[in-house]
Amino acid sequence: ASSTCSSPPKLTKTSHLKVGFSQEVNNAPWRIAETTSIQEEASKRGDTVIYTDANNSDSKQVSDIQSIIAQRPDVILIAPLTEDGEVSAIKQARAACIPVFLVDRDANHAQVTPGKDYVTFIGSDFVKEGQRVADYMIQATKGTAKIIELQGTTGSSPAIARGKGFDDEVASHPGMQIVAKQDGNFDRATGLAKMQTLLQAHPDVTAVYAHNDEMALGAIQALKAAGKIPGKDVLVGSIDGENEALQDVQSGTEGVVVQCNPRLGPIAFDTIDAYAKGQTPAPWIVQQDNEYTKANAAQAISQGLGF
Ligand code: GYE
Repeated sequence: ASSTCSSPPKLTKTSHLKVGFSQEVNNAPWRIAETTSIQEEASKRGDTVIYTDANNSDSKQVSDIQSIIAQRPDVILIAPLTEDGEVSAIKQARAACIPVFLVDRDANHAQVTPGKDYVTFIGSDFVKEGQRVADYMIQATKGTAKIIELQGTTGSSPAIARGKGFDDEVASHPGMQIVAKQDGNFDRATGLAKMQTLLQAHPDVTAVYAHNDEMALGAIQALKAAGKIPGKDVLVGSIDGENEALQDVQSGTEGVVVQCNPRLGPIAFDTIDAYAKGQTPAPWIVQQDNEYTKANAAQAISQGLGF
């Protein structure tokens, strides 16, 4: 099909937008905080949202985006489950002359290009998040640890980049040994189950790096059930900043939580605004993140920074 619009398609409407939002899943505090932030920001601005929840399925997310396209919104926000899974739908939106903004997770740049197939990616620096957990662990263990890494959903941009950031950072410290890596699907129950099995093969583990708080909370349960004291026998570090994890940092059960801020609504709609006014957003709008340790966890909780 020949499209008559530019790449990425232009947005000329500046108010009362009809915004599609394709969420990959809405099953845990991080994702619920993101969805709420986007919906609240839209209603504050008088925009309406067509919302879909793909329930952790690439094929459902593709058909969700297709049904959003059929309803002819002014723009589409997509939080893609994996880097490759939604590429075809992103291209279909472009062909239908609807500008796409990726939020929270990016897509595979070998297949789609920001500034062309979609306007921009709005989200955190996942490589840096992984590096920050590694730096904390290197310092806290004086460079010696047997580490279990619980990875996020295979093929998702945060799992890929949080793995790379951490692994590359510990690679220059020979005493920092990653003894096992497993996909825990960013999910507490899966993190718990994987950790239980891994503990049998690696009872001498001294550190757990989980790509998100939910999996860390599952791992902490497994460690306790195995008679280990997290924070004493085993150092735990993760990414997100949900209240339950911040409480564990405050009590010393977790050593570090690097924030990944889910409140993307304001920055996403500001970016849409700028685009509607004719500006060209940077290919990546980087969300800035905090880092929580025992020194500031209580303060972060009382300031409402958790979720
Ligand atoms: O860390 C995790 C969620 O895509 C950045 O996905 C997000 C991640 C977040 O399920 O908790």
